[in-house]
Amino acid sequence: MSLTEKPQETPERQAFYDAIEPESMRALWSVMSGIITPEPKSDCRPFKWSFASVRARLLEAADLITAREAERRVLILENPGLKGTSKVTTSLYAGIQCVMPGEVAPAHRHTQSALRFVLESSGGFTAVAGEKTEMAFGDFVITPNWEWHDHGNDSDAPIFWLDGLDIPVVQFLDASFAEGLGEDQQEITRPMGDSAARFGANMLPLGYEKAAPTSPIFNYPYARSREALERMRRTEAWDPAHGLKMRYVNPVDGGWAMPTIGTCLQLLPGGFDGAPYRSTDATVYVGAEGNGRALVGDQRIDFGPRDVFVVPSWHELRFETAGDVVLFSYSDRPIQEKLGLFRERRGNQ
Ligand code: 1HN
Repeated sequence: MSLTEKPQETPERQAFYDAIEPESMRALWSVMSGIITPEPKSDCRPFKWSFASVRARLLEAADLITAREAERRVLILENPGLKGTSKVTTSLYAGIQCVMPGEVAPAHRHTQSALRFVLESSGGFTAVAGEKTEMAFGDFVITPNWEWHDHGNDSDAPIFWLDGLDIPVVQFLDASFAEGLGEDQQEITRPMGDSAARFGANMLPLGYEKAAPTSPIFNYPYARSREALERMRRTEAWDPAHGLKMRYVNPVDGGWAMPTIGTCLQLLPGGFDGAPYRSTDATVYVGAEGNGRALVGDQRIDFGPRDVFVVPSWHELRFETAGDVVLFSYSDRPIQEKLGLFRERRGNQ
């Protein structure tokens, strides 16, 4: 008998299990090896969605429903191992959203936190907590929980972005609240660029005290993040597994930008033949630039710009590239770190 081995079933034991079941009891020893596993064991599978396919389906959807009627015109990226759950990993949600020219996605708020990574835009915007920001390609934009948010597109082309939310976490905790404002757009109370000026210039207003767990910067523009990686490559030694990988931070405390979701941008140089790496945080990757290959367990995922792919918990991951590749990624790492659960391993043990 051990933690990971099930005791033999006998007719007497089975009769006992059947007898206690109507009394809402279950024998721990009959299920223990299934719930306390020696290593992470997940139904989440490695998978890739090509942007071209999702984009084409979203344009079909645009003929069927307006953003206003849909509330959000989104196609959920549902992990094929987690069918019917609206999950991309066990703890996270992913979807691709489309706003057509002239459309608005009406103002609402909910206790789920959201991130956006902009995939295609010639002039869309989002408003969060009274401030508007433009959404340009590669921007990482945050909607903190319980803040009003609405989106719009005043350009003449559709806009597409990836939504990442902590929906399964909030669902697990039974802490979901949501409400609509009853108007398309919330009142704008601060000028564009206000939060970037206050919190995004490596300074903080004197006496500023942390008021919320989410970064007060809600748009991390791609141009700045990309430039940082480009300058670093001149002097930085490449990490054998990650290339150059930077995490987005909350300038108030240096922690992750969001309390439940960790976000990163990484550069893999051309000709990269990465070392194996695994971690307990199942991760959603989004191509920003270049074509590459992710070897995930025994699966090979060839990806290009705007494609989305998933690496489940504790699956070995290796990257290979021909030319330069830039990847955005997100995971539940901040939660796991806070709970002392995060583990990672390098090499192919
Ligand atoms: C939501 O509010 C947005 O605001 C996107 O764009 C996706 C998925 C589930 C629940 C709320 C958005 C969402 C969502």
